Amino acid sequence: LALLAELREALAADDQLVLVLQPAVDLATGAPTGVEALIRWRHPRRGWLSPHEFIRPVENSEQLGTFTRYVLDKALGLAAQWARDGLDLPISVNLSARSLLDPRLPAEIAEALRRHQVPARRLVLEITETVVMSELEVIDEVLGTLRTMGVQLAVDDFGTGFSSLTFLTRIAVDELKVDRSFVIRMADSPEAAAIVRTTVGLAQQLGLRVVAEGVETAEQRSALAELGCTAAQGYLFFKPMPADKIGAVLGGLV
Ligand code: G
Ligand code: G
Ligand code: MN
Ligand code: NA
Repeated sequence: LALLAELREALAADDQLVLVLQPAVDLATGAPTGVEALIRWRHPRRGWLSPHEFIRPVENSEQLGTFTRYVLDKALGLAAQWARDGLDLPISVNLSARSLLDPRLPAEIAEALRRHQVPARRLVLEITETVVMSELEVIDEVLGTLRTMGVQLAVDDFGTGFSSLTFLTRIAVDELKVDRSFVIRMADSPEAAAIVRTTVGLAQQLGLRVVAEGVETAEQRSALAELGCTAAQGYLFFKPMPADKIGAVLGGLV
């Protein structure tokens, strides 16, 4: 496939795959609680590509491991830079479920954390609950090792997978991210509002952080605060931004 050959070049050339950054904020204070890294591909001929245009083929290719290591390396490089600048914020990285099937992942992450001298707790791995039932043992082991190392785990798009609640009984996680689809429909769907309220309550009872995604309006922000949600992310607060902007934008807020 042309795209995958081009990705191989992009990974080697090291100047096409770029992380943009979107902070999450504390709903009570507005202070940033962390920063999510989102990949973009500045393709030499096709222009800027969103992950929707290339993640699926990458996940189904043998380049997934190289791609995952590349993203983690860039993200930890940024976290190390922020720490030098006095900005001690955790960085969240989206992991493809399939990369959790590689038993070498924890050792690779441990090596990258050491190399960049970033404490494990400053890395948050965002995972979706949609895991292949037959591979549970490998994934449990990989995630368990990562958690023992001190890496934090977040369930991304919470409520949209098959096995979210079972998952929570098997894997200790640190954070639930309420999927944007529920936040968008909260105002006119009692069902969506109930799901947000229940997720916030579940997080409270399990002692987890909860972050609402895709907040675009002040109405959504106040509805979330009323439901007891403590943190959020979305265009209302910050759009994803290039790495060289983050210091200027967050420097005064942390
Ligand atoms: O940033 P954007 O809204 O375009 O992201 C689209 C999707 O791509 C989201 O589901 C997001 O989690 C995913 N995504 C963004 N960056 C990465 C990445 O570095 N690795 C993986 N596996 N997925 C990512
Ligand atoms: O699946 P995941 O939650 O990682 O997806 C994150 C994606 O959501 C990113 O690609 C980001 O660009 C997008 N995003 C972040 N905030 C908003 C928002 O307020 N509105 C919309 N429509 N998309 C958002
Ligand atoms: Mn995410
Ligand atoms: Na999400």
